[in-house]
Amino acid sequence: MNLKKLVGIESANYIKDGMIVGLGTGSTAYYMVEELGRRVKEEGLSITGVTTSKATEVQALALDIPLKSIDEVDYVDLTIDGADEISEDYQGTKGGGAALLFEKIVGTYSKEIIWIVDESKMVKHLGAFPLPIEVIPYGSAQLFKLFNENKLNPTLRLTDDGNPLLTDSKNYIIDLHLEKIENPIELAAWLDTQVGVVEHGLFLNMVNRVIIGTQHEGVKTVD
Ligand code: ABF
Repeated sequence: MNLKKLVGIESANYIKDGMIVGLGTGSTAYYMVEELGRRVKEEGLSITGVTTSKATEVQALALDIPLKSIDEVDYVDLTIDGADEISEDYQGTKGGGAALLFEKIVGTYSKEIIWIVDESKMVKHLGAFPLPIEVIPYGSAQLFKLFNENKLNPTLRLTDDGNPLLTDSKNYIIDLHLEKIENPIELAAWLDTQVGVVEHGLFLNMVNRVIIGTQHEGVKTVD
């Protein structure tokens, strides 16, 4: 079984009847949503899903998982989501799937967050994976110049036909190729003050549990 599917299925064991569940985005979260759909259909699991992207909404609707928007619930009991990198101190980089804004919104209003990853996502320091920044299109060229002036090695994320990729909120993604992020907290604080930045992919001090799929040790869970 592939490691993403392994952890996706394992994470479903943390979901109980009556929960409001944040449904993450990406190829690993895909397996978790699939498993939840199976348990809803075959085992009568009774949950309400809160999705983090249009892609996950389409998948959950097709599986007849009842859904509500984040604004229709008081809070989310548990969000299960993927990640692009997780450092040794369990800070995360997310947004490779361009869903970081809604992922961070849903995560912010979640009592508990679980990240599900294969072992390739576990790194010493964040940074090898380009850091996604969601930006408003108007002024994005100015932001791009600012990132360049600060030696943050930006690229504008494009679709296959060469147009700027649009997020579910119709914003752009600028990826920062930093190699190594020495101080994620400092960088996050700076990014938060830049006009035109909607959100960034540094998910700091947010996760409660990480479920890691490994080739030789099966599933490892870190609380
Ligand atoms: C999502 O999960 C994104 O934030 C992140 O890019 C993705 C991880 O990708 P995958 O699970 O497909 O490897 O939450």
